[in-house]
Amino acid sequence: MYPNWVLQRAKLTPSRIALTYEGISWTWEQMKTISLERAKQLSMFNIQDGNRIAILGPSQPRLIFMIYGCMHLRCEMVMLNRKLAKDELAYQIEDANVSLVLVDDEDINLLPEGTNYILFSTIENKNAKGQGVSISEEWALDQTITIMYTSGTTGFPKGVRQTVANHQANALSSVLNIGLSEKDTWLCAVPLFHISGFSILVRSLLYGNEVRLYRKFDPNQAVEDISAGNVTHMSVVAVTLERIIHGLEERGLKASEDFKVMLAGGGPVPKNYIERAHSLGLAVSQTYGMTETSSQTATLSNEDALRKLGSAGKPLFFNQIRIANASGPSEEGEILIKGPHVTPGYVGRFSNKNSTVNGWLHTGDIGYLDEEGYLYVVDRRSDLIISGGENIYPAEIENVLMGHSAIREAGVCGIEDETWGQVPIAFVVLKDYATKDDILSYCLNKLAKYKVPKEIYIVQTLPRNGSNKLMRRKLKELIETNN
Ligand code: S0N
Ligand code: AMP
Ligand code: MG
Ligand code: MG
Ligand code: MG
Repeated sequence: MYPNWVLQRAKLTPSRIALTYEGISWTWEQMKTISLERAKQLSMFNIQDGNRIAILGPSQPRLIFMIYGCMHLRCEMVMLNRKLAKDELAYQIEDANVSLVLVDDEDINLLPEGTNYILFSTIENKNAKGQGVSISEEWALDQTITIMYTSGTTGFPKGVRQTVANHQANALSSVLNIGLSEKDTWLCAVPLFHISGFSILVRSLLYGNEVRLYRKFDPNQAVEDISAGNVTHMSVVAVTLERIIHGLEERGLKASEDFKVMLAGGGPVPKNYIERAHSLGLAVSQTYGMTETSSQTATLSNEDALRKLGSAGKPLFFNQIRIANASGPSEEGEILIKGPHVTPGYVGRFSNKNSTVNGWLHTGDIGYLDEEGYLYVVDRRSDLIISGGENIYPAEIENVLMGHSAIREAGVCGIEDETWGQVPIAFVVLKDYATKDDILSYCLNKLAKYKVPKEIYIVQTLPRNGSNKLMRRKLKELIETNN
């Protein structure tokens, strides 16, 4: 058993700053007091030890207080992505079989009709004086803390369990690699519903360092914080990294001496971003991580950034990486991962699916290890499109398109995009009359905006192989014939 992270942290460093948001700070003692109050209030709504609930809200302190309140009750928290469409949220709420959604008042309109929910304000305003509640002071390693949905090749997202063991192992590996000083402040401008953001909270609980939270990524504010020395670390995806580099360049600023490192993940980072960052004194560590591994598996240290340009680095201390069927260095194959940070499995319809084979997670990503053991990711898992750090599987969009009454067949692929890295485009064969606009507005109702195809091509046939399987990689060739 391990100590409740919030209680333990408040016991160890009660007066250190835990969180800063829009100029206001909270110490660990305050985090503890407020989150215990939330736990009591939640229990008054019949939320009990070990219940599975879902949480939806923008990144602000009240969301973190609610999350820590739920952790005191050992709830399994399904972290809902605010960018998703109602149908997509409804799928997750149903698949995870949550009893209740805790929703920030601001996000009430995002919820699908008929959802069983409680507003944050209702919980916060509940008078919990005199309310007794038993808070678990110890947590088991196999206890699920969070469940995050990640898209799947079938088009049905999988709810990934992230346990106490997974989060702890990841945070520990991370600090063994990156190091720690009590002055460290991690800028969190990635969503808390993704592991990129949530892992910043976990690190902060385990290390006792401050988190500076943004409600939303804001390049101007980030440039100021980085150049003024207000923060030492930040997690970014390629798009946000580029916006920061651009901001520094435009304003003739450099990163402060106190700034230590940008952790850049969620997808490939163009090499020229890393080179530009270096000339601004902005250290960037490229990382390879995913929901199934509670964030980083491999990270390239800044000193290797230019020598090993394009690599995602070496595995962190507790992790192992192997390339399936490779007989030597530089041979490409599926990337396999082993370690205490790998998820034990899924919930809902995938709960019977094993997450590993003989202890190895099969990522579906293609890569190689060079002679020195550095990982290079060369291709993503089957047809995965990554737009601004958000994953999109073509099958998800194809399934939606196929639901349109005028569409007979649909195929989706990604194309390079200067802003987002990649964006999805769609090819459809019609059986009835429909315009592109009809199809687009249909998609807007059913899909997160970033998944809505940037272009719809109406074609006569789709490229298929001998066994009638859609050849997504050949779809792009249809663009030429349709222009
Ligand atoms: C890039 C972000 C910040 C863009 O959002 P922004 O600028 O706030 O846009 P909005 O104002 O919301 O909308 C404006 C218009 O842009 C469209 N739009 C928004 N986002 C996207 C997108 N991703 N793709 C395409 N279009 C987008 C809106 O629809 C809107 O359109 P219009 O104007 O037409 O209405 C935002 O997307 C963002 O925060 N992205 C990052 C998400 C993220 O964190 N991904 C990582 C997920 N992966 C992991 O968590 C595992 C890896 C990992 O753990 C990790 C990752 C990174 C760093 C470190 C780690 C680690 O290992 O610790
Ligand atoms: P998610 O679980 O949604 O964060 O997606 C993780 C996926 O993002 C991985 O399986 C990879 O396909 C991709 N990815 C993450 N980091 C990198 C990287 N450094 N280079 C290339 N692809 C990456
Ligand atoms: Mg994923
Ligand atoms: Mg801001
Ligand atoms: Mg993703």
